Amino acid sequence: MKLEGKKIVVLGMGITGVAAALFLGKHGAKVKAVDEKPFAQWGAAFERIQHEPWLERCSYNEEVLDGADFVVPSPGVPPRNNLLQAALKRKIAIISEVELAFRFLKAPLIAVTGTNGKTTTTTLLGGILKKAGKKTLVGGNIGNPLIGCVEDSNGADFVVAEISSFQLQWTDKFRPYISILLNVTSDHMDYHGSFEEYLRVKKLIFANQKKEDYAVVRAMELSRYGLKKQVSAKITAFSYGEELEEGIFVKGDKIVFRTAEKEEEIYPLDIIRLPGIHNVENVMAAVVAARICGCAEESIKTAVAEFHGLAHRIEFVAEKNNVKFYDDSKGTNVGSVASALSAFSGPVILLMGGRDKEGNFEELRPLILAKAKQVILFGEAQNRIAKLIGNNIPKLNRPKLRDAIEAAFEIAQPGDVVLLSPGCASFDEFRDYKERGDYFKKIVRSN
Ligand code: UMA
Repeated sequence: MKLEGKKIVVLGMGITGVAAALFLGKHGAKVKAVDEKPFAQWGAAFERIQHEPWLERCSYNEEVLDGADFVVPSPGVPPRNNLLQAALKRKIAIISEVELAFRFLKAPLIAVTGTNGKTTTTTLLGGILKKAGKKTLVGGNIGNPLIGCVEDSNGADFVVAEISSFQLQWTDKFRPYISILLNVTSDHMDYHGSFEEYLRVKKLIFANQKKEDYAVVRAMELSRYGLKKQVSAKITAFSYGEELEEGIFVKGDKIVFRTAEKEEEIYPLDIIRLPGIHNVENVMAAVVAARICGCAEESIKTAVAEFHGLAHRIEFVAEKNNVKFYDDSKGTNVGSVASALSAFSGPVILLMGGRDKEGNFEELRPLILAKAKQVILFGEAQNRIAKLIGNNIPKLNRPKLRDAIEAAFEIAQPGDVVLLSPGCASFDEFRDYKERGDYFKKIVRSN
């Protein structure tokens, strides 16, 4: 792909837009930078590139598209965005940042997607590869744009990237050496418009793979979405609950890897330090990918055993008067609340709410009835959630997260678990899920 002399519109000046603009500018393109926000709010990262000769700061209107060769939208810009729609009408190509990065990467790409577990699996896999002595870069939705990995990929053994559905939108040649699909449940309806569209975009992770590539897919998704017929890569399935004819699964207290030729018991389950069935599946997916990459069995085992998980993902915060507090602020959709609830056997006081992503909270009803002794709802989404989870569930409504935490302290009895797993975005009250989780931890620890 030739960039020199090209006129490229970069839409959105967050961390992706700035990284993409820098890359394009360095490769001789003329970049038109545009963002819905007023200039004054474009932020510190933009300020560092604003005087570059290849950059033009543009107003947010359709004229920015005049003469453009293509548009690179930031992941957060939804497909219905008016500039993207105008670009489509004018037949100007739209290329996502990960597509752009893919076209220049110099090392095999391992792409991890799924509704939940992406960051955990990406981090663990990156850790295993490094432990096994492979020169590995880690990037993508995890927080550092993939485009920023391109330069260093020369000489790397692998690039591991967390890839969101937002980033898969507007891909067309994106072809990972290994694609991992962890799970697909309802999320981001406000962005994609429907579950069907969300699923279609998620499946783009396999679209350009060929038979020499690999796909690592949860067995349930493989059958439920008919992926066997649609994926050209060599597929390895993983499952916690199902004994597979071929693939990786749990048998008794062991993780078992079965191929057409043999069955191996690879590790005892108890080397996994992370809570919940979903995390066993995340580990299995990472293990399969690490084996494909030729990692020594001992390195894989050690890296798995040493991995204690990430902040804000069912993270143990404190024990107060025999009540355990967990921060699952990263649980921003219904599927992740279900995974978090399933990880506990004892009575749970569940704190849920925030900004609604049109999640289907009805689905949580049976699990809440089985596990939660009290649900405390807070933030913008509280009334809708209350309606959807329905009656016979003890519910309290509180305006903000702080009020919800205080209510939890009042109600909790020794032996209870207090779990913040909001099932919603944080933006009604916080900058992001990290700020929300840190706030929860601060209040809990200081109480
Ligand atoms: N903007 C517009 N118009 C729009 C939408 C946004 O102009 O319609 C502008 C905003 O004013 C802002 C900029 O675009 O200035 C923000 O772009 P962005 O929302 O794409 O955010 P980035 O800072 O580039 O961060 C993105 C990802 N954000 C989103 O997908 C929303 C980050 O994932 C990711 O870490 C980063 O790229 C690096 O790859 C965050 C996320 O929430 C953590 N991801 C979702 C998730 O995990 O569920 C998918």
